[in-house]
Amino acid sequence: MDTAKAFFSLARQDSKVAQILSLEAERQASTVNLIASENHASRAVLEAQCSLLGDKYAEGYPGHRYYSGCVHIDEIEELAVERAKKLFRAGHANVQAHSGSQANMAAYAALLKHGDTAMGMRLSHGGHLTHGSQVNFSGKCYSFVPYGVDRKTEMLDYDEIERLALEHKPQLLIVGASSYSRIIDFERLRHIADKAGARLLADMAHIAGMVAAGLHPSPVPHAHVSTATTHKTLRGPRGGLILSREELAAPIDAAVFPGMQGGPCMHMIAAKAVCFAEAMQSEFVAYQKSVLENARTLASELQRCGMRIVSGGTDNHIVLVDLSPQAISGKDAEEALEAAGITVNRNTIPFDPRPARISSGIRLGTPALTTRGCGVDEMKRIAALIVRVLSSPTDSSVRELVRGEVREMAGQFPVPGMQHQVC
Ligand code: DSN
Repeated sequence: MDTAKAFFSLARQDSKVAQILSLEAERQASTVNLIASENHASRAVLEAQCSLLGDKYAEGYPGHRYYSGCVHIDEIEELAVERAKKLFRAGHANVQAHSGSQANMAAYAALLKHGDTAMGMRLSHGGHLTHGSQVNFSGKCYSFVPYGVDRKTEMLDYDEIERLALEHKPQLLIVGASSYSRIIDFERLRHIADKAGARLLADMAHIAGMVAAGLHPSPVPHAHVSTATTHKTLRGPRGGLILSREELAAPIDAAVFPGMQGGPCMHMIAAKAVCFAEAMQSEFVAYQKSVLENARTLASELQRCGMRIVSGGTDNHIVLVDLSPQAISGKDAEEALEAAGITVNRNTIPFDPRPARISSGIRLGTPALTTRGCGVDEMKRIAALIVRVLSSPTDSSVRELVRGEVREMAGQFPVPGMQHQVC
């Protein structure tokens, strides 16, 4: 990439920031990214995100703003809402949530009172910070009962979730995960919620792209509220999304603004509108199919080379590797792989004896590399490179050799949108 040209205006005014951006662009271009929650948005999404809509204050909702000059802002938000509703077949969509965590915070505020009981998946089993972790607002404001996966299958144990729900009678049952690689049975979970007198909230942040493409069952017909992020498998701008039945529109909207947020990020809402339209195209379905095929290939190749995959495989974009047989911690593996140009994150495995900052596993994901055009051949090659590094994690000559191969492979698959950095 011609970085001098790419950051031309910025470089003239602020060479320090331009230089750091240029280094990050170079890092992304020369490495392979297997972080399951990351992706590369299209140039069109980046253009909307980079636009002057970010300069406009628009507290409120279309037709009911606290500022003048919102005529086009309203058009953009209405378009984003309509597209989100169409894409996910939802009665109501709030596109203002700045992130997935804030989408969850607003949904809880709409559905719960402080101190109410909720159930969420244990973070160490694959849940999310906002699903009741004691270090997060969720665990501090509400009384959470955690559930996890079955020790043997390492999959959600729906009978156990039902038993816990009937015992604790939560007001809210939260489902969804950040490191769970299996299909989630939302229909069964709604049944459990109904039996326990709870409402169901599905956090589909990780799988939103597959849900949009019809390749994972949708929570929307079953959950009272579904939350998502737009930047993971959905491949849009960084941000949150809340979907609900029409009858929950008022409390959800009020919880976002004025309950929790001030002015919406209108440039991000414009970029969300672009991303929702992209996700309705047949190319997006083909992309999601490829994400899944790549994840299955990565998992089976790693297994063939003797690595243990949590739950024995994957149904989505995530491959969770248990490094216990290799006697390496997730932290050491993450660092060794990063030195070799392979970006992953350490991750706890279910019933992990190590704390999260060390952990016994690594989480791999295929959305970003699939966006760059990588297919099953590259997944096979990457699996072999991962195994090579993790077989000699402290050997710097192995890291260097692999780094060279990674650089060469990454060079063949440019990061989409990179040339856009002229804005
Ligand atoms: N931190 C995100 C992830 O990596 O899955 C979830 O918010």
